[in-house]
Amino acid sequence: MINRTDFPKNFVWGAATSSFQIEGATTTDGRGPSIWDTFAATPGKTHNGDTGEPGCDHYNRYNSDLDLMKELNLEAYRFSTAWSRVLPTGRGQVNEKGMGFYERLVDGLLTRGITPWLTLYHWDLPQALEDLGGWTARDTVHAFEEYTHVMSDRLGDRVKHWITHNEPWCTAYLGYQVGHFAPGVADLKKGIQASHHVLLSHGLSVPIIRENVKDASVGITLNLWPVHAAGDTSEDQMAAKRIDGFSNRWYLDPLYGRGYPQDTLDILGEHAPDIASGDLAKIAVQTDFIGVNYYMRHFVRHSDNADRGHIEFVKSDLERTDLDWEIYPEGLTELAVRLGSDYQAKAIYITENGSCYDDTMIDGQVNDEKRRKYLELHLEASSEAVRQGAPLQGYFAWSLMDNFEWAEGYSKRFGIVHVDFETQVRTIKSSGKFYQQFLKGDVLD
Ligand code: IFM
Repeated sequence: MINRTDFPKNFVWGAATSSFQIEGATTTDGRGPSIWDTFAATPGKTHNGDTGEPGCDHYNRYNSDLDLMKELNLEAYRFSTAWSRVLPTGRGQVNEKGMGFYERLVDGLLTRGITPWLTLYHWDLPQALEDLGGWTARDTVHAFEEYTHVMSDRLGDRVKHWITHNEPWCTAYLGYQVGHFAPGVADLKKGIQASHHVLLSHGLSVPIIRENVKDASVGITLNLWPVHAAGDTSEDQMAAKRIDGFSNRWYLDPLYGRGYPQDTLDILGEHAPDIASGDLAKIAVQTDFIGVNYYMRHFVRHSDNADRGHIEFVKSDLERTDLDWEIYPEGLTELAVRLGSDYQAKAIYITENGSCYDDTMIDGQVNDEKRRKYLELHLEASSEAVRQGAPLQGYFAWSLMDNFEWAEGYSKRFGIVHVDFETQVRTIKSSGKFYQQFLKGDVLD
């Protein structure tokens, strides 16, 4: 059984959430609408028509949620700030009531000895900016710089760990290329352009954070997948390389100074992004760490079907979670080792890792054995990454509590704490109790 003592002493241990998924209070205290408010209010876009209300009503219950974090023995908490709570139309005058919420949240964390890890962007773009083109418009990059300045100027005395973006692939691909997520645009060129603007906004905001925050530690979080070929022909290997290009190298290569991968650019042809002179150097700004959200691997082989880009995603025999995601803990080790050796990442944090299961509450208890096991296996994989020399320095469980799972609404649960969305009662699941004990340092067997 994995134990905390299997990790270095200064390893960072936490759990993560995001603003739109938990806060609720979408119209309270002057918060402006975000693209997810608009998207969720559009019939057919989310399961059951679910919206950001009630979320976990965290905006009103943050104090007891902070107590819960303490009870779980968390030492760090990764959360995101809602841009439109602080700048309701994305730019201009600060909404002091919205900013006040984040000040109280940060102060509450520090009072309890929990280190805040702040993510500036977890997909909830102010709708006012989307009306001007959203991430397809270069000006949104400059709006993000202004937002970064406001947040780092106001919270930088207390928050030292900053993440610019969460999962740019989701922002660009799911949001603008295929439209499964807000704002629901389905256009290849727009998706690719959005990815470039998100990366550029990261590059331009890092120096702003450094300017405003003494001793800042700054990074970006990517969702990465090992991509394995499900067959042994050279065409299958090419299929794996192609998906690795679009999902991993498209983001990693420019961040680490290599520009966009040529094989992916060749496939994109006329859909390649418009890049202004100097953009690539800005994107390659030095960071202190890379955040990795790890859930599963991609298993692919060549297909003759050109409509699907000659790629077929294959289901292996391995077990899957209730979102039909393959359970492949070795992939976490593989990614961390790759980032250390291929990209010379200085430090890596697993900023999300978790599993979706349909929990049942029996006699007030949620015995989520499968999620507990998933967590244990991924802690083992993290320890193995450290053993193999990867610069892995921390782990955040996704998620602190059940929440709004985007297009799946409230139907899919990832929390280590159960939330009854009717009553807002929180119940620590067996997985949460396991993590609590692990963090306490109890020897588990
Ligand atoms: O809930 C999401 C989170 O917002 C981003 N990473 C993946 C999680 C599970 O789908």
